[in-house]
Amino acid sequence: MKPLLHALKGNILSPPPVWFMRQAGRYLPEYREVRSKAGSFLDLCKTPELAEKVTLQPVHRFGMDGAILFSDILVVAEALGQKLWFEEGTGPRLEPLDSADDLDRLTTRHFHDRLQPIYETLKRLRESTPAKVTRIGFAGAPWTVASYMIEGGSSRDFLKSRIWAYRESTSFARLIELLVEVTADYLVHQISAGAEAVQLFDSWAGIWPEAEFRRWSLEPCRRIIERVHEVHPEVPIIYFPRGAGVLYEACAVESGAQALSLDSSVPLRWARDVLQPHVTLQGNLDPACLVAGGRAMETAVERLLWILAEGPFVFNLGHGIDKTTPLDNVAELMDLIRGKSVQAPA
Ligand code: 1CP
Repeated sequence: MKPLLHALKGNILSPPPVWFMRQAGRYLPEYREVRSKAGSFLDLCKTPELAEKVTLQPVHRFGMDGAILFSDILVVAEALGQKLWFEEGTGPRLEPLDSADDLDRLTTRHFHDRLQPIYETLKRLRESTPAKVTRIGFAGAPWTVASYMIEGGSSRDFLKSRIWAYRESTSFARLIELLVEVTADYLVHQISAGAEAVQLFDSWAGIWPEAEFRRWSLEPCRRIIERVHEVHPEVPIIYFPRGAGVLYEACAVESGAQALSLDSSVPLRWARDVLQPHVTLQGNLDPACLVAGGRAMETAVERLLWILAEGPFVFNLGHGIDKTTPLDNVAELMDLIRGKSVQAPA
């Protein structure tokens, strides 16, 4: 079996398989070249031959065990009829949802038609992915996608979304419910098109108090995982409730996911003792440590392998790779994971 799939199914591999969140992107010169020819970022996501190409660029250069579909979590909002564009430097922009009335403008009528190019990319990848490399599909979790839909883009504090959730929980629940349905369906289609594992990104899960975390992050993700498994019970699902803190334990026990992706703040011994008996762990090297490289990176990698690699583990970062990451550091990190004998840190 492919190493990454094997680890996601609960097996211990030495060395552990490795991939990086946002491993395709602007730190790669070959990505910048394709990106400049493609026009907009969205054009790149929706041109299957180019999306296929950039998906495989990091794998060809560094030999990761996973190839994550090149797309974005926000294509789901666009497929529901919300206007989406990407501004150079500022990131994603959407026409914001302001009230319950705005929800009526969202429609599932053209959902899969609009996502057809994404499915096409996965079909092409079936032919071109190296034999030992696992194809990873993904979607944003309902809360994280809803926050962009309501704020109209990135936000520091998601105040508008949070106030909506408290003040008008019925209409907020309607939006989350819609996203549960379409996201489950979207992942099912990705798997049918060729994804062998999928990751649910709840990048902003960490801003909620416990009750709201359970209601708006964990429970919607649990339902998506349940629905995907009804159709594809054998496909491992990786859940990334970034910033969940001690609530990672509830995610490990209750979500139904086979693997949890850890952000960089999660204490490793705690994760090993409390989470790893339930799920494969993935993560959690600080992306800044990969930019810095050198001794600091070596020490962090040794510690991570020492503590987590005796259980089911997938090497990854605690969040996406930074665009200033030096290529040599990525190559060195691959060597550290694959090549070096692991010593107890001093
Ligand atoms: O100009 C460019 O090249 C655009 C930069 C870029 C890229 C390369 C964006 C805009 N999205 C992506 C690709 C992307 N996004 C992938 C591709 C596969 C890979 O990992 O290589 C994935 C999995 C995502 C997922 C994504 N998009 C998330 C969840 C993961 C995370 O980083 O927390 C989020 C929150 C987004 C929204 C988004 N899209 C783009 C940006 C810059 C952002 C983040 C904005 C913010 O911080 O609020």
